[in-house]
Amino acid sequence: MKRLLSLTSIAAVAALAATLSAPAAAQFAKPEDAIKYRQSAFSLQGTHFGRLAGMANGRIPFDAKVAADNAAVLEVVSKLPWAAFGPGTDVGKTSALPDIWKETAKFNAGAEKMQAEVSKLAAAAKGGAITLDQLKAAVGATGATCKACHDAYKEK
Ligand code: ASC
Repeated sequence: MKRLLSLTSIAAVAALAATLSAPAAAQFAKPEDAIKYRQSAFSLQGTHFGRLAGMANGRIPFDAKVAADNAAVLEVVSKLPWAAFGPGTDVGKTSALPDIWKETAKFNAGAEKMQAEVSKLAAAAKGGAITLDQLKAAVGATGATCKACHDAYKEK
């Protein structure tokens, strides 16, 4: 029974993973929905990364447990926006620049770099043992990947 349950969970996780990586067109009824979705995901990233950055720069009191919680949420959310940059989602109320759809490989590479830095940050923060110096370094490395894409692909 236990084994059957775990096989069921594996199937559920596999189905979820397939859904997350499916083309945006299959997931969003309208381009506006995709745009709203990715903007919501970026907003959440800004909130959770903002708390980590705030601790790193002294604006918010440093608390390793709070850092761990925010980094864990950030790691999940950092995976979300990318499926919402599908074809046809380049027009409308968006500050995403057209180059995203002209240099897809480069854009995706930047997105992957960001997710990799966020994963490192989350791994370092996990369990509430990160030091302020370690947090500063991880926030700096992650923030640089945010900025690189904003500079290249986001309207000022
Ligand atoms: C943030 C935030 C961003 C990034 C970026 C890093 O806190 O909202 O968009 O950091 O400014 O350079």
